[in-house]
Amino acid sequence: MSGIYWEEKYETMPREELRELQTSRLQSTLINVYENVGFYKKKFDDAGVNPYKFDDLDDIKKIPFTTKEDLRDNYPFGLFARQMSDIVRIHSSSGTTGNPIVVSYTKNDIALWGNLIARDLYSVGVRKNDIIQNSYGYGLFTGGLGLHYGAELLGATVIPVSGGLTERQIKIMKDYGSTVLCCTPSYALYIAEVGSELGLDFAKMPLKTGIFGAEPWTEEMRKEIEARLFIDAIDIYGLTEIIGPGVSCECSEKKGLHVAEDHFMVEIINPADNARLPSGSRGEIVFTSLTKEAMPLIRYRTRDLSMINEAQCDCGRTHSRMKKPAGRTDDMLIIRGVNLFPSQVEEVLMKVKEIEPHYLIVVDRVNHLDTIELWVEVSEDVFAEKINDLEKFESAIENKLHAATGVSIDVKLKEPKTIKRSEGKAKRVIDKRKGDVI
Ligand code: DLL
Repeated sequence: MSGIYWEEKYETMPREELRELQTSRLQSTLINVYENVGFYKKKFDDAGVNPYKFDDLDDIKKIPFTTKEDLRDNYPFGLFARQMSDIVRIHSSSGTTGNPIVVSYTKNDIALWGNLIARDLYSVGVRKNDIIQNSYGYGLFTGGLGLHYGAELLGATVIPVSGGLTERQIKIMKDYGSTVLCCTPSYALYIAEVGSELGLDFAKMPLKTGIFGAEPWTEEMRKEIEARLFIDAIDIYGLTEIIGPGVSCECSEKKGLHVAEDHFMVEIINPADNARLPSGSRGEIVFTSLTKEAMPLIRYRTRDLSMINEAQCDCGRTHSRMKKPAGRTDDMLIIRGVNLFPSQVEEVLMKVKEIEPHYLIVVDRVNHLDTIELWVEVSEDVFAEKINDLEKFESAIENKLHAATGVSIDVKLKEPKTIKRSEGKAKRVIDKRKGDVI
């Protein structure tokens, strides 16, 4: 560790050298899965890929993608590349339909994961003397334990409070003097709300950094959280299938999330025709594990939409940066034929100052026609002040939304605290067309 880097050699490695490292690491991984996972042996044989002769990174294009369905079809242990005696941890994510996703880690995988998180925390100025309140859920979800091990490796003090019991979170924050908060951005807002109600003045608290991820959140939401908690809000990204949190994370520049490219190779594809897109194009992110032992995935389709920027960052790191993920291909709503992402709605909403950052999108189909309502809270004062004028205020927001998205959204202003708060991943959309209930 030196200066602002946890592992300077890897974080600032010239891209040519990084490519060589990726090539040799990928070859070892291909051999690992070819020899140990029947699913991949068949895939490679069918595609004519010989892992023992793999020496050009671009040849990865010849390997078919791995999908969430592949994981579900091989439930629970079919993609493990190690015997259970070498596996020290299992995590899983539930998803909405079908079998859960099950993933495994060897001792080395756990060490690698901790190191990645320590690298991320270090890169945003977290040090040994920090007190980290880890409010991500502990358990099968990767957030709690993922952050935990990295924070301990760094040598910081971890408070493994997990999610929920918000008043207790506030008391701990105040009494123990937490300097770093780790949780979802929606939970951070809820903590801010409850804290203010309890009379806490965040400006006077030692809290200085938030490590927020596990769900999409806009730049506008970042500003809101930073202003309410008086902190720097950092975006961290990851998914269970690839390792958990720490696949990418912002540095202090906050200009994109550095992908840990010494451990994961990243590609961008067009989700419509699966074609590989050049750096700088928006598309679906695809990751390949380069160093994981227990369950490496090759060309895993994340369904997350983003963009990759390979230019060197002002922080000196050479690892390419992902733009803040805007959502998932499967989050996209189609309303009367127009595509709409919840993040587009959030972007508009957060710019309306009378509005509270709590909203819910309710989609339905009435008489064969899609309908979309946006429920959004206004503050107590605004509600009282505008009570006679609510309709006018609603249509002003409707116009802004229409201009930005091309969709006519029926805005319903709600009284304060009527929309359910989230202690983990926020549910922003109720799609009654799919059987969701409020
Ligand atoms: O959410 C891992 C994680 C824990 C990441 C804590 C960051 C912090 P899963 O439950 O498998 O894993 O969900 C993964 O969540 O494919 C994205 O759609 C979404 N996601 C995760 N981080 C972000 C982020 C964890 N920073 C899925 N921005 C991913 C936007 C995110 N979406």
